[in-house]
Amino acid sequence: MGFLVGLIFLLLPVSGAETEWDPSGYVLYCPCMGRFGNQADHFLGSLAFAKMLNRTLVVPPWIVYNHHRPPYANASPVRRTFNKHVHVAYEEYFQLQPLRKFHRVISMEEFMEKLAPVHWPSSQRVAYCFRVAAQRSQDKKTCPMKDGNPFGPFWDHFHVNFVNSELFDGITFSAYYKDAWNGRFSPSRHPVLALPGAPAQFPVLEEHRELHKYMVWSEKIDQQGREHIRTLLTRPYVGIHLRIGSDWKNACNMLKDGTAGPHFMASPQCVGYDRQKAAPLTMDMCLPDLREILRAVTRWVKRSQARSVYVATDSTSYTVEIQAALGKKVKVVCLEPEVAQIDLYILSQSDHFIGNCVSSFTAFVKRERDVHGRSSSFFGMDSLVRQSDEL
Ligand SMILES: Nc1nc2c(ncn2[C@@H]2O[C@H](COP(=O)(O)OP(=O)(O)OP(=O)(O)O)[C@@H](O)[C@H]2O)c(=O)[nH]1
Ligand SMILES: *[C@@H]1O[C@H](CO)[C@@H](O)[C@H](O)[C@H]1NC(C)=O
Repeated sequence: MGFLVGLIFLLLPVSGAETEWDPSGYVLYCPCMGRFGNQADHFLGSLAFAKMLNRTLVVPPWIVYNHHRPPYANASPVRRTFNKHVHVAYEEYFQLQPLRKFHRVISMEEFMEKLAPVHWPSSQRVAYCFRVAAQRSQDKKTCPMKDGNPFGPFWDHFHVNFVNSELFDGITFSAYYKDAWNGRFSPSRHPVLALPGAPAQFPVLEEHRELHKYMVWSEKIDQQGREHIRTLLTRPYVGIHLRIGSDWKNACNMLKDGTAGPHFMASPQCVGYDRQKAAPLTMDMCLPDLREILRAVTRWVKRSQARSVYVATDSTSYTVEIQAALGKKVKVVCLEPEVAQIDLYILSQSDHFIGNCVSSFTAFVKRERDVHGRSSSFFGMDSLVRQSDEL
């Protein structure tokens, strides 16, 4: 009996991993907007979209832009152009299996290798896009799937070209248009909805934030992250995200102009999703200066009786200044890891986290912490606006 049960356990994953074509169809997209935080926001929305249409989500790789270590912001435009970016399989950073508790998924690598040759042959690769997007093309009827970066290299990476375009308008990716999507694109005639960008909004909708719980770190990141925490930090520790590089300064300058309202990039996470009730977005929340950084860190170190502080940064770390402000009893650490996900992991595991309200890099950490009931605050905002939908 024990043998039999063991055998079944051995066999189950194998038969479950067999790649069968889904007659309900697929959603396939390029995570072509923004860097990791943006792509993660878009991923959650896309997952919800695929579930809404009952199509399997083809999980794309992460597009990682190769300006390596901080200061990213100071990478010269020339280097940016010549530094090729990399496509990193979803499974490098996260596990695929937990996503399946929510909905059917397949990695793009597996889809292209096992299913596409038979079920999505070169002659049948149709692109789907908004009519306005196609307006830019010469015949005004072709989706700009491979125009420029990172679009071209993404599809080239999988040797995909498109033979035709299907244009749509008058619909969005929201649940309101579920029937419209299904009516317009039946899975039998349109098995693979290949899109130039994510079928999702940025920032992620409030109701999709909780899908973050299905994003579970890969064994590799989990191990490396845990090891760093063990060797570098003493609990309790406060994690802080400094998003203060020159590209960010430019973005936050829009606040000064008054061009931006309270909703600016990822800010709904701290000012609240309801535009009417949103708290004002201050400069300290977007671009905390050293004074505000020291104030917030000192306060939260005291409150959580922290014995160490972990600094993740896009540029300067201010470790010397923070160390001076906290005194010798608190250890201040900055790792500047090669892989940004290590920073995300260590921030996520901290006993308290202080993030940047406007940053989607912070937003990833905030969601991860909400899932596990860990406390977070933001620079320029110690107490959180009550979210209408607590996780
Ligand atoms: N390792 C590391 N990288 C960071 C940090 N802050 C920002 N970055 C890098 O800068 C990128 C910022 O882009 P996103 O992740 O999309 O987040 P965002 O802060 O909303 O920034 P924008 O996309 O520029 O609007 C990240 O993906 C990282 O590559 C940090 O604290 N540590
Ligand atoms: C959703 O798709 C699955 C897999 O193709 C199928 O078995 C199921 O019947 C579909 N559900 C609905 C409501 O269409």
